[in-house]
Amino acid sequence: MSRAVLSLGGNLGDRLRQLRQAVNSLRDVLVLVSGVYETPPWGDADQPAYLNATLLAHDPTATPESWLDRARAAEDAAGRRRDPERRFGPRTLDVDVISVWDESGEPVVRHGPELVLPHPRAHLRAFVLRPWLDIEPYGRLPGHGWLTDLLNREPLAADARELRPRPDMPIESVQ
Ligand code: PH2
Ligand code: MG
Ligand code: MG
Repeated sequence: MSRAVLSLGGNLGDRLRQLRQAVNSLRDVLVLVSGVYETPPWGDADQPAYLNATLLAHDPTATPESWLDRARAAEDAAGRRRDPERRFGPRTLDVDVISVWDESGEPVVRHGPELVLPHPRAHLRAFVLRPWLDIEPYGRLPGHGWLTDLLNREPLAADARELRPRPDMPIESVQ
């Protein structure tokens, strides 16, 4: 297996460059990448605005754990430092595995110490769901339903209105 939706974000350093490098590191499995959105910080207000994007990837040989390994490798390449005191604090690059599907299209469920799938907070995050909608208009978050329904319901709808599309910041073609 599998297909995966990954969320990219960062609010320290050269945010766009870090997103581009992350996408580039996944170019062998990349299906589509969303536009870039500038987003108010979620979960910990005292930090700069983020750039966020979401991508679809497909690799028949990948496992949920190998997606996590690739996400962490991209974060490490961006010089990510982890601050155990600030779970939702600022970062150069965050790559989260949002959901994984096996080759028959069934969502994968994990409850491990390292990996929980689908991502336990994705349904609360307009900065994940709105870019995802760009690349999958009929997308569904397993366990929560249609992206369009989630984004149309408050309080997420209000959060979605705060996201600023940045068409001036394309993630370039990576072939
Ligand atoms: N990531 C966080 C915490 N807060 N806020 C925004 N806007 N975008 C993020 O990617 C983000 C966040 C930790 O995962
Ligand atoms: Mg995150
Ligand atoms: Mg993360």
